[in-house]
Amino acid sequence: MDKAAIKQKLQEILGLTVEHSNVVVVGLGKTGFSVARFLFDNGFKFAVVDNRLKPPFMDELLNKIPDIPVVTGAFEASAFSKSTHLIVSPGLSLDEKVIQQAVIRGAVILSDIDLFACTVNQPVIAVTGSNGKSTVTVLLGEMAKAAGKKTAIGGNLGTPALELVKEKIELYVLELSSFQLERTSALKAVAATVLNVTPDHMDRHAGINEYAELKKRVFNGTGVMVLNADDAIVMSMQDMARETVTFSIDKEADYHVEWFQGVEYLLHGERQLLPVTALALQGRHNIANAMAALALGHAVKLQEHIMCATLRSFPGLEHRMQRVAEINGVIWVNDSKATNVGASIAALQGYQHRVVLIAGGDAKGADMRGLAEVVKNNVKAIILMGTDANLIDRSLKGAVPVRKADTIEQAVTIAATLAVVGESVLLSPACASIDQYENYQERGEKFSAAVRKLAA
Ligand code: UMA
Ligand code: ADP
Repeated sequence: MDKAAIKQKLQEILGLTVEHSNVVVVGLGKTGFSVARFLFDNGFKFAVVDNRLKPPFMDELLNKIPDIPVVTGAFEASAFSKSTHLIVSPGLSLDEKVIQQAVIRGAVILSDIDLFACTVNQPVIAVTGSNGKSTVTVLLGEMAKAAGKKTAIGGNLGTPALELVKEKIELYVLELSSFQLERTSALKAVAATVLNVTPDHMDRHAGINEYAELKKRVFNGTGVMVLNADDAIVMSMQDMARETVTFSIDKEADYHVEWFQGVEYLLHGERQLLPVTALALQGRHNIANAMAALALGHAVKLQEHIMCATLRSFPGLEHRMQRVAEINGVIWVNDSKATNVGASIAALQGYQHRVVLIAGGDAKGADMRGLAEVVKNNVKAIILMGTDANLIDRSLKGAVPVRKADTIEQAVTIAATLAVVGESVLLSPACASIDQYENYQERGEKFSAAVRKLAA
């Protein structure tokens, strides 16, 4: 889109104009920097605030726009007092006092995704849910590329949406978090999905109902709704007036699984697409992810046989149920990306034998009691670490033997003494990593390194 068309959309859809808007970019991480670049390139005058003393993209910002007003350190109401629009980074809660005061005064809250929506004419597919977003986003991106579409993937996945925008792109696939959706109203995806809703980020949202309402915003507009028929909260989002496609691993749905002569198939309607065992992705939850990707791809007319070929080869992403090694008959699995209870339940349900589980970290305000049943059935012993180790211990009420570890390396050493031939050791923390590690990747890498050291 040319600049004039973008400006017109910004004005019509967001009420944002170079002449009359007083914009404050709140937060200077990846998102804030992408927003600042966009506003600068489109001729806006604006200020940037971040409540850290040295925000991550400070140097890059000053290199790009040397005379930009930037206020860092504890938020001051004065920095917001004349604002008409706040573009707030996802990592910041909208409950911040200064943001609330600005809203009461009439300021409009926007997101980078709103700006993105005013910048592209090409179709956008949006993926949200508590778990599986990254897997489905990358898988669908691979399917679209294999089908010959110039495709860009990003959003919560890692690359801010505004950085994806290029003339030649024919399809955008965005992973969106509840934080991003909370402050987005302009995006109207041609097809969107809520993969599942289980508690996450309860330290930021008032409860599961509010969290689900935010996820539902991914369906703004009139696009195809792809719904998980196995999830009652997701199904409650159904809009009878809209084109809906369902998927299920348990029951009849537009995409579902069925046994024929001893082979379990993945079907679209009556049509057998491929045997479940042909999926390169492992685990029952990944069958659901595969069906969601197929349904979204179908909505933008990707050819089914090409999507199925991708399913046969796409191995999944690092730190999600990733097999690290087999040592003396014990399989070690890195599922560090399991940062909430739902993901760890899905991981444990996939095992036919009992596992030694390494869990814990920052529970983000979650109720850990949901883990108890599957732990009782599928876990031989649990090794707990991190800030919320004691919270998990109390929630399990003695369901299995518990050991405590200070570090992931220590947890690996303890696990090696507990697991025997034919069993697995699974790192699936059900918690965020930020109490002890930079991110889930660092936690997963340290786990894998410790396991490899054990093997050596
Ligand atoms: N922060 C401050 N003060 C500020 C601004 C931010 O302390 O003034 C802190 C936040 O509390 C947070 C951190 O800085 O702890 C990063 O926040 P941010 O909004 O600046 O984050 P970005 O670097 O812009 O990255 C964001 C997403 N991060 C979050 O939502 C926390 C990234 O998702 C996303 O990849 C990126 O935008 C591009 O779209 C990461 C994430 O952890 C992977 N997402 C959560 C998740 O998946 O569970 C939702
Ligand atoms: P997200 O981007 O939503 O965090 P990922 O694809 O990165 O999703 O996977 C995060 C965690 O959730 C991993 O532990 C993974 O094994 C698990 N997971 C993936 N898909 C699902 C699903 N459909 N249901 C439950 N858990 C899942």
